[in-house]
This record gives sequence, C-alpha cells and structure tokens, in this order.
Amino acid sequence: MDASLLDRVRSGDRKALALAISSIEGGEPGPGRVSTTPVVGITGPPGAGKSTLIAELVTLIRDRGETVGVLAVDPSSPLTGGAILGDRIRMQDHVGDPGVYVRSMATRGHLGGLAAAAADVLNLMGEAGFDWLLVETVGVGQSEVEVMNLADAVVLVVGPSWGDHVQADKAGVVEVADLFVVNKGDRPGGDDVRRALREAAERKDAKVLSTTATTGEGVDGVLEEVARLVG
Ligand SMILES: Nc1nc2c(ncn2[C@@H]2O[C@H](COP(=O)(O)OP(=O)(O)O)[C@@H](O)[C@H]2O)c(=O)[nH]1
Ligand SMILES: [Mg+2]
Repeated sequence: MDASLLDRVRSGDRKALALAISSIEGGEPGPGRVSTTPVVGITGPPGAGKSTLIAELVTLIRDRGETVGVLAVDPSSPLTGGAILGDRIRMQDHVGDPGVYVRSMATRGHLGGLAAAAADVLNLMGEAGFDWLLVETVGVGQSEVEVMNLADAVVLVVGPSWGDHVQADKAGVVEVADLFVVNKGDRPGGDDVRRALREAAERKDAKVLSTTATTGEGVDGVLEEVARLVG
C-alpha cells in the first residue's frame, strides 16, 4: 500500500480510507500491519436482522462516546445489491457523523480470497483509529464463515424460526459463534430456536440473548456481552 495514502488514512482522512479500501478490493496489498482494534463479527441467515442490530449497536457505541467502523462483506454484489442498499438506508441516522464509517466491500475475484481481503480492509480500518470494528457477513457459506475467524467475538443472529437449522448448521456458524442472539422478539415463536441454541451454547459457555432490533430492545445487553468478550 502506498505510504502517503496510508499516512492520510491514519490522520483520519475518510476519502483516503475509501480509496485505500477500493485499492484492496482491486487486489492491492493491505497496510501490512495487524490492527489491535477489537473486531466484532455479526453473522447469520439473510433477513435475521443483522444490519438492523448493527445500526442499533452503532447508536449505543456512539452514546458511549466511542467511534466505530462497519464493514459489510458481500461477495456476490459489487455495486448495488439490494441488501447493501437496505443497510445504507437503515444506517442513515449515522450519515454525517465522523465517528461512524460504513463500508460494504465487494471481493469478487480477489486473488487471496474473501477472508484475506476482509482482513486487509479491517486492518486498514484499524489504522484509521476507530475504537470498534464491526463486520457483517451472511452466515451461509464457507468463505463468509472464514471471515468470522478474523473477529475477536462472533455474534450469531437468527430469527424465531431458525430452530431446525441449529442442528444442521452446514456452514458451521453455530460452531464459530461466541454469543447467540435470537432477534425479532416481537414475533411469535422463538422458543424452539432458543432451546436448540442454549444446548449448543452450554457446550462453550456462551450466552443466548433475545432482541428486537427494530425497537432496540435487548441490544444494550448484546453490546455489554460483546464488550466483555473482547475485553
Ligand atoms: N419484526 C421485526 N423485524 C425486524 C427486526 N429486526 C429486523 N427486522 C426486519 O427484518 C428485515 C431484515 O433486516 P436486516 O437487518 O436487513 O437483516 P439482515 O439481512 O440480517 O441484515 C428488515 O425488514 C428489518 O426491518 C425485529 O426485531 N423485529
Ligand atoms: Mg444485512
């Protein structure tokens, strides 16, 4: 990575950060240093409410006076995937806040693979001086789960009807999770998935929390547990 560009990223220049991330997406090497900023991975099936939960977490992090960078890894959609567009809309409360940086990353065709590119971008975002880094992936494929290996704490977010999937867990997301969140607490059901997750959680002393991301209910408990996990 170009040294003067990296200097600008370190000085807090967000345009330089955007440029540097794009260069990594294009196959350029990253900053060559492993950042020490805590990375929180948020994964789970599409539509579980990951992005909504992240928007709430960002609000709570800002309330603490801390700053946060968010990386949404979407390997399939380089420009205008519906999910990414939706994420941006939900994050709009934070637009213009210099303490929040949100970026979706396309990595189609990246030579080192998705996880390598995501690692470079997270290290770069660490150089930009954020207190927290959040990374969202869909927990359905092997490469997305690999991205979660970069995180210091992994949160698996599921909806109330995910009970049957806990046992199957083809992608291995239950395995990598340090915290389980059953979202959409305002919806019926959820007992089955909570029971199944508690069984998986017990084996590794992880917690199962319930949230309603759309109202923010329970999200403070998620941040508290995540802070404990990375602390
Ligand atoms: N009823 C309800 N809907 C929610 C909740 N959290 C998210 N949603 C909705 O679920 C849909 C998918 O949310 P999103 O955050 O994009 O999920 P993601 O694909 O996991 O990132 C959106 O329409 C959200 O408004 C919740 O707690 N309750
Ligand atoms: Mg999302």
